[in-house]
Amino acid sequence: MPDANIAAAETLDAVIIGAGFSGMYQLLCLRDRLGLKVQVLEAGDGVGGTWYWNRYPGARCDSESHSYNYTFSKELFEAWEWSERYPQQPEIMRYLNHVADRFDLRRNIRFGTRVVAARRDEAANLWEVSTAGGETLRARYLITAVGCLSTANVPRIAGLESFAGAWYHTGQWPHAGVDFSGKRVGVVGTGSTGIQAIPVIAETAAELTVFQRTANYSVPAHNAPLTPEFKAWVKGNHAEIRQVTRSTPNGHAFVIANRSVWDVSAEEREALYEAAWDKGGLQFRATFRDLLVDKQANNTAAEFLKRKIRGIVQDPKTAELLADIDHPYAAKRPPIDDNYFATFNRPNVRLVDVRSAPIERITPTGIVTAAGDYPLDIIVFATGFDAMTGPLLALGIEGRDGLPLAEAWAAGPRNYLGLQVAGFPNLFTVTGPGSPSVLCNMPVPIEQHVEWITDCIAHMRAKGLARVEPTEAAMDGWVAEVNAAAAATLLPEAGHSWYLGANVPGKPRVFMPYAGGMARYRETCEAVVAKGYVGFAMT
Ligand code: NA7
Repeated sequence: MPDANIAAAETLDAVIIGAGFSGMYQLLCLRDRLGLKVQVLEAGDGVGGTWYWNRYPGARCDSESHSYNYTFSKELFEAWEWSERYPQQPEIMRYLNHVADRFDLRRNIRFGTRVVAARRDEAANLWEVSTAGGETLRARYLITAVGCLSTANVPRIAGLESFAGAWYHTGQWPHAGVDFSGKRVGVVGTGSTGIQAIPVIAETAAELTVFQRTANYSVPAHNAPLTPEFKAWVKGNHAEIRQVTRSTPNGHAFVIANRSVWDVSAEEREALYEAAWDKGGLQFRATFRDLLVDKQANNTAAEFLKRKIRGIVQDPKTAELLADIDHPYAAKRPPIDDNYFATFNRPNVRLVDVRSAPIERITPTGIVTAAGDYPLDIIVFATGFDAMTGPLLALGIEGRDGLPLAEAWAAGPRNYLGLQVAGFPNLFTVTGPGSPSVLCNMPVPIEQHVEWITDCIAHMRAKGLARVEPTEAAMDGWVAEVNAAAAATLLPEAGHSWYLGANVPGKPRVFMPYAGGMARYRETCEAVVAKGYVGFAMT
């Protein structure tokens, strides 16, 4: 087996960038199943990827724990026991460290190593990968496993550098934690992250001011410790859980009800929503099959959820601001929460509307909006990420003839199956744009992508092929397919969502993930292979 410290001069079979869920499994597949010489480069000082960086208060996965894990190994699945319905960040880190230990992955991962460039040596058919430390590694295959939500989006607000207090982005949280006690804290952002962090910060901060630009739906998570009976059921049902997560559109362990909103009476619908609210979690969206395709159907869920907000939040003005939601339910990533709306009933919490009165600047003492001054000691930016393309473009990848990926994607991402880009031979992107990734319970697409890439590389080696890249025509076809899949849903109706890149100023507005469902995507990928890797040029 190769050592971790591979000499720079040595040519590798593959370099993998990132040691989160994707990179770890990709390493295992290429090293242990194909016997390749592989090096993983990871910017962080430990495994975990997105979870390594997102340590903000309340950080927790929205997928239910029994489905948020690898399923490739029954032994691994049965050896691990989650403690709660939704795993908290530290528990996910324990899981991923357990996986790293169990499969002896660390010896091929170089931590604290940030990739700053990756160029083609076309004559040698190799990728030259440069690190911030000045090293260059050469490899036949380059696989990005950098996650979709790993490039923090810190808004460019005038005066931020002058702020005399401390500020943090939730995706770059200090490992030592932040003490909010006695502090006046401002949270900017009410996406999934803000909605998780706000109730926890409110418990210790002296005052919490929430700056809301776009009001958001949220359904209670109803997190709780798992019972011994449920844990036993999980251990005994690896095959069934795997089968369900692989056959549902979003890779979750629940099935979308096969009924339309219009199949039931208004009373029955209310009762079904009430039951789904009581059950909690992302499965609220699975109450009816047409919530994401029929605007009128969606309205019934939206109205139910807005009524819930008005029922929970005592101050009528605050309730109205929170319920003034401008997009269909689940057209943006639907958050789930632990006491989010009730937090606004606390005397130390207030809501500030920065849609009608936007943030104008930050001063040494706080945030100034068009409506007034808000003195703060700490600002927390829960402002999301330059999603999907951001982490890839940050790698400085240049394809054939020195074409930067940023240039190839100037008008938005173009690739085939979310996995490969023409002009960038032997580059694979795990959970790239055009893959179902972020619309799913992530480990499910990750396992599928990684296994597909592994099989493709095995096929190449078996056939003595050296280069693989998609044809332009295949890319055009896939881009059209991604657009059509999105257009068949209500997802593009949330004009400000990060799915569209709309949260980052200047970013092309293109619906990035594939919305046709994980099961259909898997079938498409399998059909491509069955037809002799149709759409790929292999030479
Ligand atoms: P999101 O979902 O992108 O949410 C970011 C929030 O920050 C959202 O409410 C934004 O409002 C707000 N935001 C962003 N920039 C600004 C500025 N400049 N001023 C005021 N408010 C701003 O990120 P999350 O981290 O919550 O969630 C990301 C994903 O992680 C989530 O979807 C899950 O998949 C896990 P906006 O809506 O743009 O008006």
